[in-house]
Amino acid sequence: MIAEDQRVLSRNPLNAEPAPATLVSSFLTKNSDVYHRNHGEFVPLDAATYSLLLRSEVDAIKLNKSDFSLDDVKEFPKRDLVTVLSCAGNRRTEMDHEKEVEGLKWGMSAIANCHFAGTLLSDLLAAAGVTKASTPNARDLHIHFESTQDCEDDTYYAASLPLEMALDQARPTLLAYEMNHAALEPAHGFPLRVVVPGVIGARSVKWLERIIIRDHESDNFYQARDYKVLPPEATPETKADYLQKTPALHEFSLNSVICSPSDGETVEAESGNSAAIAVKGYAVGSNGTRIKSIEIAVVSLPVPVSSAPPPHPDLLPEIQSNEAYKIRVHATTLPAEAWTSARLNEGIHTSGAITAQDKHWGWTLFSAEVPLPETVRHLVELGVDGGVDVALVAYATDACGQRQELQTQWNLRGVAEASWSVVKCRLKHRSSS
Ligand SMILES: Nc1nc2c(c(=O)[nH]1)N[C@H]1C(S)=C(S)[C@@H](COP(=O)(O)O)O[C@H]1N2
Ligand SMILES: [Mo]
Repeated sequence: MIAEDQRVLSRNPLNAEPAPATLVSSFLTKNSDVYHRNHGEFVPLDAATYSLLLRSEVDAIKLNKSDFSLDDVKEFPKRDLVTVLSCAGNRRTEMDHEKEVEGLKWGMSAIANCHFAGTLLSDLLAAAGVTKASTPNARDLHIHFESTQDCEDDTYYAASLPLEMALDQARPTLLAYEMNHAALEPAHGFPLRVVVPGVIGARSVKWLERIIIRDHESDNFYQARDYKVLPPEATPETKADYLQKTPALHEFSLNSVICSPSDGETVEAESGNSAAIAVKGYAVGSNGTRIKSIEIAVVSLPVPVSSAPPPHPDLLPEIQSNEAYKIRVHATTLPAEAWTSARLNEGIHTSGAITAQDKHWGWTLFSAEVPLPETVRHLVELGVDGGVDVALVAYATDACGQRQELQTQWNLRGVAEASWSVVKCRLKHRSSS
């Protein structure tokens, strides 16, 4: 089930994302609006004959159960939560505009906020004899999630997490058999998938068939040679070397994204003091931390040359000469009154939205009517030919007081983009259209 307005990046395998404005139209993402990220064709698994294999290749860990039918998995207490599922390549197009990156050019919608239900991974492991207490060396061990799916770059799809992370009670990793109160759809991993809150989607293995504990991390292509934040000096020619030296990416960072208006959109503005732009978007905390505030400003374009950013020692020259970066830096010079605090919707009345320890793994939607700066308002009222170009800028602050990073370091694979959100639009006077 895929909505007609999803933008299809590839059909075989299926990769698609919804329109940004659709994405933020509801707190829970409808199944038809959930993005699709596949490195191979769907795996047709039969619930009746399905079996999940659990194995340990670590001598010190002996398991007392190794085979689970779907019914066995469902016998554990059913746990539910609302969590974001997000591809590490989300917002890749924005990084690509700064300097070319490799990979599918995702917009800002390779992310979904869904209700999942299933068995806690830690419950299943405990039943087999693996608990935090029984594995004092969990920090050095890894839990592998494997599917038999034939993929573009490997003969199967797999990912691993440090075992300690999988046993962390504060991060309820699920073996999910339900998404949005219905059986998992074939496209999203029927009958069972992993869902790791706060961690890039690549680790949430679909069509899960094997869980294996090992003393090393997965050497599957999608863990060892993809989804890594390479240093900015890595090039297509040198990347093989850097891939070996760069650790796997797991947790995503504090992020916020304006989804409406969309980049390049023409927006009609009223005249008078109440002239404002309606803005909508989503924000996600890192490590389940709640969002405290989203601040949004309207920046008149082009930004003045006098506010050109001072040279930055760590950012590539291409980034420093990029318009989005200049807009972000200019925004930091705006007075406090230029910023509007958005209304937040963190779905606290939705079942599973807040888990133990006040963790919030879902997204926070935000909306605001951001008043136009006086100078912009006058230009709009004058009916300047072609309209008035502005940029909307947003950043998030979380409940721990951490602020979203101004500018993400460019990396060849275009992953983990979390810069302050910048969306350019053109304002036209409502009556002059
Ligand atoms: N077996 C398998 N699991 C997989 C993938 C895949 O290609 N095959 N893609 C991963 C990636 S990169 C992401 S972002 C999410 C996407 O999940 P979705 O298609 O349900 O949105 O699934 C992950 N699990
Ligand atoms: Mo992904």
